[in-house]
Amino acid sequence: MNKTLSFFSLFATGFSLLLSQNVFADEKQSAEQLYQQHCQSCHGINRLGSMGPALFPENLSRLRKNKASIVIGKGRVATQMPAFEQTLSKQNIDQLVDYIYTPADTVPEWTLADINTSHVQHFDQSKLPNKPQFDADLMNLFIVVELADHSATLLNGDTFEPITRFKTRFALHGGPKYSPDGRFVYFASRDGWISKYDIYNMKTVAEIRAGINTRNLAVSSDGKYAIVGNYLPHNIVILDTTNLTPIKVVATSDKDGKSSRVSAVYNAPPRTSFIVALKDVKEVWEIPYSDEGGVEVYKGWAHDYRKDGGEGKLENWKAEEQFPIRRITTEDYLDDFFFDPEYINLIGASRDSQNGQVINLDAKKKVATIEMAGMPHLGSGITWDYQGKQVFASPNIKDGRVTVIDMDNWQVIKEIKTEGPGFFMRSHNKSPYAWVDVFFGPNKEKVHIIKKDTLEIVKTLAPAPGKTAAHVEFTKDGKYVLLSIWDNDGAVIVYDANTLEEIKRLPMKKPSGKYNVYNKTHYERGTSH
Ligand code: DHE
Repeated sequence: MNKTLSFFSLFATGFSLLLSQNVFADEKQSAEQLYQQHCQSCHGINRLGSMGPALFPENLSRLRKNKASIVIGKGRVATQMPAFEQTLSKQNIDQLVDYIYTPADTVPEWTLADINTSHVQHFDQSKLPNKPQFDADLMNLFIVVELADHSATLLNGDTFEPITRFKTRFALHGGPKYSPDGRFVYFASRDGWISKYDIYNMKTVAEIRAGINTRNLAVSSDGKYAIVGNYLPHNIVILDTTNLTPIKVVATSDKDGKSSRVSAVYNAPPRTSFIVALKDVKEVWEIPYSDEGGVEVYKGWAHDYRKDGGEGKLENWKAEEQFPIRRITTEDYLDDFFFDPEYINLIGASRDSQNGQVINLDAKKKVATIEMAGMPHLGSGITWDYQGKQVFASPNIKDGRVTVIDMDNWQVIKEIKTEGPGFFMRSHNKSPYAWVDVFFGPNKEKVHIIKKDTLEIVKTLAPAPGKTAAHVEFTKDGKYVLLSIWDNDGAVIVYDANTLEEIKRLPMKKPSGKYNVYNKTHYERGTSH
């Protein structure tokens, strides 16, 4: 009897061992091997970051170890991070957690010299024609980023015919940014490459690697400068847009010296300044760039910039140093951002908080708290006029809702129920509708259309069953809408923005964002900035 039992228990143990070896075949691998097998393709060789962020203790300061195991096991919402709990054992996950929280033997650096060395001048701009080499309304062009094969399409926004298709760097992220005249477009890749593309000549003219792991870039309203925000190293890099040579590199740390990743950088046109959102410290920076005879600082904030404490006459004072930094202290960490159209208020939220904060950039303080459940995606928010006032609407990456907020008193006036969490939201001043996707979950194929004057969903489209439909952009005049079918075998679908009828389907390879030259360069209220 005992023998039988022990035979069965041995058999059972052996079977479960066998099972666990099948499921978690790499139980005995070293952490380094596990990293190479499962993490390197996204997080880069030597943990330096690529498509995913770099993985060093310095970069993980806001993520506790137990949270890191959950992220590895369950994946991370709204990112490309998959769940590994079916592939890796608990022990393997713990090994990986220990590994990424172990400092690197050598701290990865990307110095000004490295940046300069990476510079590539593909074409001499002065030798290229100053006239477009194709016929189209230059303000109604689109750039469509296609993630599947790291390409982009230049699209005619009147005929909806592609003008050209070209290779980009690996894994672009965030919106490309146009020069104010719309001739040049600047791209940022997750692994730090900034590319300048001459639309007139359909050529990538210059490139530089500004960081190891980059968030995004912004271009000044005069078109002279581009600012790049990095996760690794912790810094911002300001480039001369003429040929992308670096002018200034600033390490990002708070007033006490604590170093931080950069969440994102923005151009604030009415302020002629860049806004830098920091991730690991409770600070936002403002950097003026208008530099006619010394740097003009906005609204007499000389005392915020002066190193001598602000004594003496401040009127007409101009900073001697180019790109001086004005620090704005915040009450909480901010991971996601939106600006009102006047760029006076920054609306920010920490990923862990249920509330949004409204920070007045002039007064340098929080002026309101917005109660927002779930995880609003403020960065995709848009504004429009509703019943005589301006409202702000944000999709939510955790819950099926769009939150509509009265911008006079920052109260939520409506939660519009959707069929799942969404990522992107868009409209156009001339359109009666706002479009929001259902990016996550079983209804990812759906897109809701909200009537802006009733705040009701009036139509739900599912143009490609089973495939994610996401991210729309309007034409210059707001008459047509372009929607992405976010699939390797995907498409951009053109709709009549008023009748909501499909007009055309253009095959594309995982088209992500689409960016209309006019809407972007005119900071159209319904689009991202
Ligand atoms: Fe994005 C814009 C941050 C994941 C596609 N995303 C942005 C911007 C920020 C941001 C700060 C604004 C930059 C700009 O345009 O200058 N994105 C983040 C994240 O923190 C997050 C959640 C995690 C991460 O991995 O960084 C994230 N984003 C994604 C994705 O997984 C998406 C869907 C696929 C991808 O490309 O990686 C994605 N993000 C986009 C797109 C934009 C964007 C298409 C530009 C939207 C626009 O219309 O301007």
